[in-house]
Amino acid sequence: MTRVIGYIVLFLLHTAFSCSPGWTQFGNSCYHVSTEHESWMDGMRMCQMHGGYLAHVESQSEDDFLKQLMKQNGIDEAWLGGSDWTMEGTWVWEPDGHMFLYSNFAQGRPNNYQGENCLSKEHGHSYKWDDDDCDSHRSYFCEKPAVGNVNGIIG
Ligand SMILES: [Ca+2]
Ligand SMILES: [Ca+2]
Ligand SMILES: [Ca+2]
Repeated sequence: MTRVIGYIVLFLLHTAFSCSPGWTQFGNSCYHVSTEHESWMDGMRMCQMHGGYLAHVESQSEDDFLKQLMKQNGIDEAWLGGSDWTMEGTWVWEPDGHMFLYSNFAQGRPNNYQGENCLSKEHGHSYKWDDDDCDSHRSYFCEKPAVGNVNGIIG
């Protein structure tokens, strides 16, 4: 009996959280890195259309995970969900507006060059962060909660 319960618990742990095809799980979130290039705003819209947002990077381990996704997919630059559009120099995760608890800007960045307000993760900066022109087109990271796979549990 204990053994059966053990199997059920393992089964639930395995299936309770999952990601849609094309999304990769890390922690409690699912991530998708686009191969097509969009402006920051269009990237955000596309993520929201899929029930997510441009990725919020809240820890070194999450940052490292995204770096691996970029390497695996040959992505050199990708938008993250950070912006200092609302108040110059104050970086928040959009659209919620939460202040950065973790940050990984490259040396000398952000530099607000010609008024840059959008957050990018870049191979050219050893996968650290830079502020960039929100209208430039590049890949982008979507993040959304890993959801309970009810169908998987029942059937
Ligand atoms: Ca996150
Ligand atoms: Ca700025
Ligand atoms: Ca910059």
